[in-house]
Amino acid sequence: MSSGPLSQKLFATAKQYIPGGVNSPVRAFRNVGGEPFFVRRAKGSRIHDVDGRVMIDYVGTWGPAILGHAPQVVLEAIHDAAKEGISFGIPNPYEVDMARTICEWVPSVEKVRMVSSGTEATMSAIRLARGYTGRDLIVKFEGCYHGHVDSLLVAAGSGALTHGNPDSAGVPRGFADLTVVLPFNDPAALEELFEKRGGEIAALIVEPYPANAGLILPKPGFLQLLRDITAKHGTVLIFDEVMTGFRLAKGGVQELEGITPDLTCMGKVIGGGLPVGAFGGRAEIMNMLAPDGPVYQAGTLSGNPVAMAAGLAQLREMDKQKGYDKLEENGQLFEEVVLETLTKKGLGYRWYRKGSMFCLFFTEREVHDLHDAKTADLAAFRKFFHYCLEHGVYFAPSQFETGFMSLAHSPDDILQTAEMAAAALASL
Ligand code: HOZ
Repeated sequence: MSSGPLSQKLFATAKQYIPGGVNSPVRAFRNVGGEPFFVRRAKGSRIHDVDGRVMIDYVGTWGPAILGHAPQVVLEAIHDAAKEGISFGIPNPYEVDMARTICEWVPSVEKVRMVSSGTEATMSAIRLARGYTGRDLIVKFEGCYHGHVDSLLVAAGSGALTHGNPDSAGVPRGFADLTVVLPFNDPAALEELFEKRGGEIAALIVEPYPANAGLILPKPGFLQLLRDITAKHGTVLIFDEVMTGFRLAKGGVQELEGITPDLTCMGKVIGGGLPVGAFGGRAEIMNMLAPDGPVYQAGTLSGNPVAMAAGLAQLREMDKQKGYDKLEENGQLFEEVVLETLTKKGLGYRWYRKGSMFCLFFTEREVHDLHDAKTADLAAFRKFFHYCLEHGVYFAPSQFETGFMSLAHSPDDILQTAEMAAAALASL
């Protein structure tokens, strides 16, 4: 679908002043062809573009909008907090509430530091792990994306993968050399590396359900192996739960899988749509942070009162509404209709879902790692994406991203989407 005339005009101007016309490469639509549309308004499960088109949205601002867009409770919390001041740079009571809530909800977190994005969280957690262990090497998995941190932009997912640039230019070789990349779900490769270099590895960072190369689930026992092997070698295990945290359960994947990482990175849902990240974990490690310890980390807007109020309102509303159970019900309904459609159409495409996160891979191969994900038929994905957009449903403009449902998606929305998706698949 081509974007409307107003979007086209805005994009032409944007390109004059913003590299590529976008503030995040994933939004450029380049790999699906065409140009991005510009949004005037988003409410509930719907986004409205500047040309007056309305779409059911399954991107949800890339994860944060778990209650739907612009929920009343969050709007009110923002309003109430902002009336008292927008930023202090001095401690405020909301920060304490937020820290206590995170420590109560996330099983492994004893202490937490607030930051302003997921990238800041992973960057700081890596530095902290290095400071704590006195080691330099870190391990990550192919296709996992941990924000645009220098040493983590190696074999990265999300926009880096979508645009064919998983190893970014501008990352000094010395940084990249300190990052060892392994295939996800491969115990033998992991064991071999730790056997050889275990004593040098400061941290192993992982998205426990990788969600930046589509959605990939760990094989049974893989996350436990990560826990056991890192504990044995004195390596800090970091769960990047920026996408899964507060999204799949109050305590994220670590609660669902019963694994206790040493550090956890958080973001997205926790900010209620405002820019918030956090990292936390064992007090013994967190106490290494300045001003108590020697590992420096800071941020002018960290713990910002308006952002904290928005995030707290969203988390409390999820709790009040038993939101995670409802999202699982919606997810199951969506799954049933998708699987039924695939069977009816005789398509062997692979579907993965956890709670409100999902991905349809346009490949018949089971997807356990990046290599499998890359067997997807990207031309088929493109056609599917544009058909859906033209018919009022917006999925992420990349095969290598995850879809999100929210509490604002009604069963009717889901059935309407499924009907439309069936037609889209039939059109391929
Ligand atoms: N990490 C997000 C995608 N997985 C970033 C997308 C964006 O900011 O456009």
